[in-house]
Amino acid sequence: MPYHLFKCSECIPEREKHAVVKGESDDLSTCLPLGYLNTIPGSISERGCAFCGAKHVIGTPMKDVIHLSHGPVGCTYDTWQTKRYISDDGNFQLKYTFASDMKEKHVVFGAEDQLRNSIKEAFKAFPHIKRMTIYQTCASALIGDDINALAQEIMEEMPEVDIFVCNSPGFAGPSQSGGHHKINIAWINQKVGTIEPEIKSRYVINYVGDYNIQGDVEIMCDYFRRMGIQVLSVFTGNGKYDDLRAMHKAQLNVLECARSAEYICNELRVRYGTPRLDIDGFGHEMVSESLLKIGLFFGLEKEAQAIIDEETARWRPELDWYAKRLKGVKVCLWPGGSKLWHWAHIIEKEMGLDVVSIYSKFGHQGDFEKGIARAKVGTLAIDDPNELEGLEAMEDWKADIIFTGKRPGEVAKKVLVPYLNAHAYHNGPWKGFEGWVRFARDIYNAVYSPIHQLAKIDITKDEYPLDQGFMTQE
Ligand code: CFM
Repeated sequence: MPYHLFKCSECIPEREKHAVVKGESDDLSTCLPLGYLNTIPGSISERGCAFCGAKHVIGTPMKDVIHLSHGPVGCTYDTWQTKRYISDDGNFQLKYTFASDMKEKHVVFGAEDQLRNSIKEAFKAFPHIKRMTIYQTCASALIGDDINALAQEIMEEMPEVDIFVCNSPGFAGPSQSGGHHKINIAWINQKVGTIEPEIKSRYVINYVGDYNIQGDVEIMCDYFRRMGIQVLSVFTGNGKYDDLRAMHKAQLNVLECARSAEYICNELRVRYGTPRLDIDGFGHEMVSESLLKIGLFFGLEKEAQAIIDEETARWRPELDWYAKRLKGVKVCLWPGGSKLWHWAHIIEKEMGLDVVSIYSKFGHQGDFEKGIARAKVGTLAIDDPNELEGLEAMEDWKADIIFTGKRPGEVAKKVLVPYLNAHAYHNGPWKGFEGWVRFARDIYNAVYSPIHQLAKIDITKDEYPLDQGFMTQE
């Protein structure tokens, strides 16, 4: 068994089965860490909760909506300000955050009146917004407030508004992944099929599982539109509430992040017979394959090929410029979920990087299967890592750079390893032909920036290194 027990985790021996090093003859039957289980007590997890997965990952990228948390104000504030799912309507969803502000007395006497007032106050404050999502939190779930009934009551009183309720408290699963599931199912149960859309093309898709991080959705939808395809809805980046109520009318669900949004695609297939087509927007080869797959489905291969040719001619030379300079740079690829397999092989192939470790905070075993299948011998794969394990791995696997989130990223900086924000990006978007070059540029800047070179110098020991050529990298 290629399991790997970190020295720092010897006191938590259960952790052993959550990390593996891929060996010479290992295949997926011998080389798979456990995944999507409850965090082991004693291991300080970096995971988010099921409320966060439902609200902050999937719900709040919807743009024309008041997103209201029914709970203490801290639940809604935490993580909200670090998200970068921009929209083209003035970023209403990023500018404002709403909570019913539950206090101790509400826990004792109930918070439904408080919620009713909050809903009315929010609609009054923003009269041009007629849509709302309400998110249950641990506190309101435990006291059993009936949010659904209250939403119904308000919709009867105010017929011009529509409200969606997401019952996914923080404890509704081992990680944010539980919340992805809950909100997928809640949306199809409550809202899909309640509006009939205008169909403007012979080719109609829903683009599912892209949250428009720094504009990813814009890049991808531009390709689809150039092929002559109508994008009926985007689940949920830059998405409109009412467009998403019409998801049942698309001919095809084009699925980007399978980890967070396969559930709604599977339900749409069962209930409406809409097929699901998985694509990958990261990397020139993967985007090309994806556009061709969609083209094949609709008989639009020529249109897809024209975009691929044009975009490749425009962006490939720039990508190759960076690839030459990134050759052999050792990477720990440590995102939250599906990016571990979206990126693992293609950053090696197209940018020359050397992936030495992959991890996932909340991926399921299927995500590890895909990630490990694409990783080479010697790669360390970790499920639900803790901070000390991350530090040990960086030292033992000699990473030059880490692609991860803010919290582990700041830890990496302290041990002088540069990091890129794999979640919110540095200078994104990173999807599509253009985005992939932006990603390469961000990696290049992180690896070669004089500031990182300077940070590596121990001024208590080294001479001031003006003569070491640290500013002369091409
Ligand atoms: Fe999908 Fe995502 Fe991800 Fe995810 Fe996320 Fe994210 Fe991520 Mo942060 S939906 S699984 S829960 S691709 S927020 S846009 S970057 S951990 S790898």
